[in-house]
Amino acid sequence: MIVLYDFAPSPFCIKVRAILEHKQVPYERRDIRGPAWLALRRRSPTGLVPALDVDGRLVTDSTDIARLLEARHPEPAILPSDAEDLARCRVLEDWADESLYWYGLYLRWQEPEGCRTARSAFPAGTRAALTWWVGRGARQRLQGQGLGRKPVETVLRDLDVLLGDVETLLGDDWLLGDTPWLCDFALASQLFYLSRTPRGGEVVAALPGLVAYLERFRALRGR
Ligand SMILES: N[C@@H](CCC(=O)N[C@@H](CS)C(=O)NCC(=O)O)C(=O)O
Repeated sequence: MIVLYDFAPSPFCIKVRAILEHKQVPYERRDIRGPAWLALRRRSPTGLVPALDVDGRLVTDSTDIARLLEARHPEPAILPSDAEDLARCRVLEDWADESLYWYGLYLRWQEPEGCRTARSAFPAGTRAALTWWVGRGARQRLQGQGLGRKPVETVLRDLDVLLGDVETLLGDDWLLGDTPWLCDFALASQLFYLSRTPRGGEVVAALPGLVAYLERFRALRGR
């Protein structure tokens, strides 16, 4: 039995759900906006989502979860067998998870229009308190990381250049050719996350190659 501790809008949870669905692995979702949060905090060393309970063993971090799923359910593969492609896949996955993520976090929790729409992720009864608490935590992390100290115009300018570069790298394909690898699951999930903010949505919509890539990714999940 596989149980996913999940927070629907999280890009890392989107990534793990997409991998589970691509590999057609049955799983149960536990939404952490309910009592599952306390259960997770009791069991998890990090308290972060996604967390996957596999036969009673809890695995955290989307990269470790992806590797575990690849070992248990090798088909379709999400890690290339060629050593150079595997190295490229790791570097690109890490860039999406650890760098691109901050742009989405900024546009959701620091940019005022993003903050207003982020509220809808929480249930009505606890909306005000959770929006305040999660938003404060996100802005503190953004300050520590550094992106949160930059004005929104600079962040949007840099994001536009970066995503233009990603569009150039993609062409009409996946990041490393004709197969979607783990780096694509990481990149597409971060792109979904940031494109669901008002300002991030504008940046992505202006890049037709990225819009087409996200459509290809959606189609992959729908198969
Ligand atoms: N590197 C981790 C990042 C996970 C992460 O940052 N999760 C966020 C949601 S997007 C979280 O659980 N935040 C709750 C908290 O900070 O307490 C992964 O790949 O899974």
